[in-house]
Amino acid sequence: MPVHTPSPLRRLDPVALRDEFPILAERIHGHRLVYLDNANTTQKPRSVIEAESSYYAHDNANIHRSTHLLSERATKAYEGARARVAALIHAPDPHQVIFTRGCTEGINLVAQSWGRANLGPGDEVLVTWMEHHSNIVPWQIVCAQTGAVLKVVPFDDTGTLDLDAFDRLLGERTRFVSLIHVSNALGTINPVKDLIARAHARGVPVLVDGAQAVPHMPVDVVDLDCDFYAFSAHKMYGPTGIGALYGRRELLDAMPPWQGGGDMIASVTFEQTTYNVVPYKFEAGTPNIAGVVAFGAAVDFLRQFDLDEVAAHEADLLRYATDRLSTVGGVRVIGTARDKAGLVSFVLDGVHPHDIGTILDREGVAVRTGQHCAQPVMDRFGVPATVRASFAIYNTRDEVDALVSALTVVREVFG
Ligand code: C6P
Repeated sequence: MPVHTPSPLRRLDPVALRDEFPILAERIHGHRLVYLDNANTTQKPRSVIEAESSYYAHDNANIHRSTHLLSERATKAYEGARARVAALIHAPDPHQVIFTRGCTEGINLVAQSWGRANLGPGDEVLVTWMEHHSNIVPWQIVCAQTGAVLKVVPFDDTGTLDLDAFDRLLGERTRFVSLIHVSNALGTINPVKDLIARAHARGVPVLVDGAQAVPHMPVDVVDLDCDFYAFSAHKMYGPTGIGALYGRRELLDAMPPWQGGGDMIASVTFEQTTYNVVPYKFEAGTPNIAGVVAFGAAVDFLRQFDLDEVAAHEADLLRYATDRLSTVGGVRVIGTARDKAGLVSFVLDGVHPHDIGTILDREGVAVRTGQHCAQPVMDRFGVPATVRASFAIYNTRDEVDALVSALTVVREVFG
């Protein structure tokens, strides 16, 4: 299905853009909203909100199943969104994009389908110390099921991955590598293309967790040469509960289904069932059709912009925030790698991050405090939790100033 490429690209004007996000006009405890929790979930532009409600108002029907016009329209919208998502990440064929409930489900799909079929006792799966829990636990589960063993690549005090340790740990028994592209807890951008090449030199396939990369920088799965790439719509201006998994064709074709039900079969008898082709083999049951349609609208929103310009804007906010935070007494930034995406994690001497989060909220500033579903990262730095400010396309330096002045209120309260 041909996909419309927005051209010429729209110039990025974060201030003007804010009007397209109705929620950014909300007042929080009497203050204007300063939303800096974008790594958790981004806010949604009107075009995405309207795509979802317009689908229900005009096109709603089940897909792939009926011959009536509404079903045709719903199917076209659903498959059109697949083509849009494929175009965003430069997947060669939309059929290599599987819709999932999100990044987490994409990783579980690979662990349960590829992992159960290919791992055995003593085989090794390599992950890094900076993975989100959703790229640790699915592998622990499949290791327990198959007798495989999880190996972990450490990082240094700045949050930079130890590449020598990666080479050492990539051994004779390594069967799979699963890597985070951008750390949600540290902001580190990992050199995934290089790591994929190192794994492929040993014939080992690689999954990349791209949840924090796709919304913030250009991603090209062919250039990366990854075998799987998982991400979520809600972190890229789309709805919650929907995401995508890209997979290499030969691997997807050879993998068994992981869930059974409607639409994933070619034929069913009590004696023998045969399966549908990829991607339908992995999309059992009626999917989140409206969510997929709105996901397509989110991709259209993002593709209006030059993603290098988006990355540069967020890098500017990161530099500015890092600089401004250094003026607040007692702040320690956790994660100081050279290559970082637009988020900053920090602790403040003598104040628990949750108390900081509560006071910031009273000032209208929304950040995330906690372990960020990356407990091993917190343990590595010996902190119970951090405060995390994470940036998106619509954030401004002015909002960083609001964060810093709210932190001075924290300092006043705690001394
Ligand atoms: N990180 C954060 O605040 P889901 O929940 O499936 O949409 O995404 C999971 C996930 C996987 N990988 C990375 C790198 C992530 O950052 C996340 C989600 C959120 O950092 C919520 S814990």
